[in-house]
Amino acid sequence: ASDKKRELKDPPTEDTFNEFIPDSASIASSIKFHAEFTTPFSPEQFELSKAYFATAESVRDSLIINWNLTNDYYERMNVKQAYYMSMEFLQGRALLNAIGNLSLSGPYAEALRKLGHNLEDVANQEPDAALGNGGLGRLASCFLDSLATLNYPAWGYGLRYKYGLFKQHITKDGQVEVAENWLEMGNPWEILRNDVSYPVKFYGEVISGPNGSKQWVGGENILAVAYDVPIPGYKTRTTINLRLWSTKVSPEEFDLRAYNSGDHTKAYAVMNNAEKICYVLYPGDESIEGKTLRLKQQYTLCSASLQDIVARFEKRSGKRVNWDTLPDKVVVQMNDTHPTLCIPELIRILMDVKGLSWEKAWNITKRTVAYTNHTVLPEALEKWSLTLLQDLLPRHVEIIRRIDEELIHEIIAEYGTGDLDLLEQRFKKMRILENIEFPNSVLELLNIKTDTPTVDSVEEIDVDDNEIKATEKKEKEEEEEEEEEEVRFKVDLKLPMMVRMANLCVVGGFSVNGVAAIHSEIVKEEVFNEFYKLWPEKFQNKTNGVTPRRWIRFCNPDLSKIITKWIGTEDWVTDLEKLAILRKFADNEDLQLEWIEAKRRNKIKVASFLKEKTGYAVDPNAMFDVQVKRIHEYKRQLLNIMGIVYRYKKMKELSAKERKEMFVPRVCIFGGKAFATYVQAKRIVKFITDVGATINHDPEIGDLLKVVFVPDYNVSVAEMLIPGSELSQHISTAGMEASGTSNMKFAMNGCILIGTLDGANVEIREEVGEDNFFLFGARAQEIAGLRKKRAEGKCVPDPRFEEVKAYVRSGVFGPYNYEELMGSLEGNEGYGRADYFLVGKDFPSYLECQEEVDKAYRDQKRWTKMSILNTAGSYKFSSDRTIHEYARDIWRIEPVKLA
Ligand code: NBG
Repeated sequence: ASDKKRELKDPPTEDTFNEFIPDSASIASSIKFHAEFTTPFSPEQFELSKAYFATAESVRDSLIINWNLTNDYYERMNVKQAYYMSMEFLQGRALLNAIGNLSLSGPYAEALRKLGHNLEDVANQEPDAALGNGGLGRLASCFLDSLATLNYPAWGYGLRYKYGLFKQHITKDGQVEVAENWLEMGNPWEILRNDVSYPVKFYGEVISGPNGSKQWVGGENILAVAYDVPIPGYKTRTTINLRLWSTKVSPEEFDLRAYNSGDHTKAYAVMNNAEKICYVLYPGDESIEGKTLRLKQQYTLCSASLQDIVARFEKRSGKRVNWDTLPDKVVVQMNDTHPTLCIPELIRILMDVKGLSWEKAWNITKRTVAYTNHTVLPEALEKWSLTLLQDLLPRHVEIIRRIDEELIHEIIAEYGTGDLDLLEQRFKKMRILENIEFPNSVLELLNIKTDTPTVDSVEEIDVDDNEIKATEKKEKEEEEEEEEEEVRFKVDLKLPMMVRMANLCVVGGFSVNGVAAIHSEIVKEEVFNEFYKLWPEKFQNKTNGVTPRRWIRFCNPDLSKIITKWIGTEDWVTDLEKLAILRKFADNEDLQLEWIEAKRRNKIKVASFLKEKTGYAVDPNAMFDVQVKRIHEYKRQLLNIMGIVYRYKKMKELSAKERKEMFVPRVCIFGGKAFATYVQAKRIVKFITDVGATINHDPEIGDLLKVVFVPDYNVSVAEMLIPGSELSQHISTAGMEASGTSNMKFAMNGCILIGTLDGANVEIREEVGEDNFFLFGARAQEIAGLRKKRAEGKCVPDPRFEEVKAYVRSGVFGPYNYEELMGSLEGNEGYGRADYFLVGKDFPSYLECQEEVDKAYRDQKRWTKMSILNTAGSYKFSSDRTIHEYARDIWRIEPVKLA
């Protein structure tokens, strides 16, 4: 006991990490203990699911010790902490990752063997924690891994959704969504903190108190309760925290009287109303109810987290709290605009709860909050209806209005009132409020500036009649002008009143960053250009990265061993630049043989997975060509499948012998989910599976071409698929993919990319070398011009593209009506039509590039060299590098080394 006390008090030293390493015997007894006393399973058996749970709980014990040490240390050192605020964390599975980070894989495997199980089977029991949609959520999880590994004091804040991202079933009708009940069997990785909960309010009204103070009263009150998920770093004791909020009814709101009088429905409605906030990740928001729910989720995240952060700051400050120092201890990173409400919420807490003035609260907030933009797609830049916000969060709307008003004044102060047209254009782009009348202070100011000379000044001059007439005329003209100006600053009341969250983020954040070099340029030069001109110092780039622990070391042990052997150390796992050493061995025959062998074993795993999930048998000797990501028109799965259809058609036109000579055998693998209400994306899924069904059953084609759609693509599937891929497709319309992160994972695992100059592809190509990247397609700066040309009907369609569309329409792939898909690639009107994503435009260069791919693959030596050079050149894309940059340039936090 006295030992325990010492551990908790003293800052851990270098060797404390090793002190705790248990052996397989003690691990086995710990697993047995948990199997007997703590797992929620019946006692008779020790089957896989129970073995998983008991194993996880025994790992959790170690994590809790480290969590406590870490956070106790932060508390005592009162370090500056970064808070990563995100509506999504796509954690995937935790068991192998935790064991690997603790350097306990060997002992755990042995302990389980003694208990009659195999570690891999046990680990496969774990459901994916899919609290995210795609890249944005997975990035958040990679960041947590790097933060812990690099010993940065940081936490993540998110929501504990009861149902994660839906499970995808593929039926003969295409995608079907099924609820993902990941918590059904319990979640051994979370720790419920019943003592950490905060009230969260919705609706109600704002009343004025003494000295201009405001109080938000009444309304609906719920409780947000904390669940902590320990995040272990790799080979360090640092274990940071992911705090997820769940919601429940606050005790005072539960209507016991209604309940006792028999109106159970009414009593339950209140309960349900509170709990449903955290039911699902991204509730469909076509309906007003859906929108309200999503907004409630966002506000719950912001409000609970900020109350928690502020409480921690106060506690650590001791007796005298100096609010001006909040930005020295706290930095909040908003992962896209979803947590924008952090801005008005922090102001609200500082003013209404802590009694600070507007000036102070606004100033502190502006120094505390930073914003990352993850998309430039106009439909994805969040806007909320002012009426909805006003209803749900009346106090925040007051605050937002004030920020908007101050922004307008700042713009006027910067640019003057000389050119009103220009000023108005600026307001149109920069204001936070859209289609909402200008505040009186602004109208007055503009009137004063454009006012006629005062009577006094006219009188001073000795004037004759003519001059008076001239003055009157001038006055009249000026009055007319003024009227025009009034029209100028009027808003169209017919348009919906909206709040632009991204603008609020740019105004309220001290830093704005994009996620890849090209994307950050677009952010500065296009999307937020006006802001960039006003505050150039706010804008920066932070190219994304992925954690090499999960994405090579643990998911690709065979390749990892080879890398370690040839580099001569395992340090590359935390110092990825070492991968560059591989470059000098790229031609080495021994390395090449080992490299090919590792890839082959990984491909065999993929093949058996495909067989199990889809029934299709594929040849592991064929090239594995993969496109896995969310299904979206801009990501252009349609370009890929149209290319495959072309290939198929050409094969059919040849004799068996010619076919074999012309084409490299390929297995084309697709995976990804379509948002449940995104009809066009679902059609694409259906189309791909139909093409697969035809080609895969065509006896003339055999193993020359297979098209497989992997159902329910998720983090765990990616961990298996990526190591077994050879070609991977990142083929978005240039300028539309902010970064992409799977491209980095593929490159790291020795997979060669075919792609456009978009997002991080640009930088990957720079790093791995032009010769080791298959490039095609129009450049970002050409896109606008090309779209215009297309819409004007001035594009000459490529005959091969026409041929493919006609082939699809002829019904080769079954009776389904593909008209909506083919039609979207034609015509000349409207978004989502007229080939907005330029599939037809890039088709010829895509086909030609695919021929190059075949040519390269035929030369296995060349291909393997390219593969090695992709791994070697991928070191820049470690999230460790990204996190160091955030820490240095945005957060200004220092590592706190525990071990
Ligand atoms: C996504 C982008 C990706 C990018 C990830 C992570 C959103 C809004 N954006 O290109 O589409 O890699 O964010 O930055 O999900």
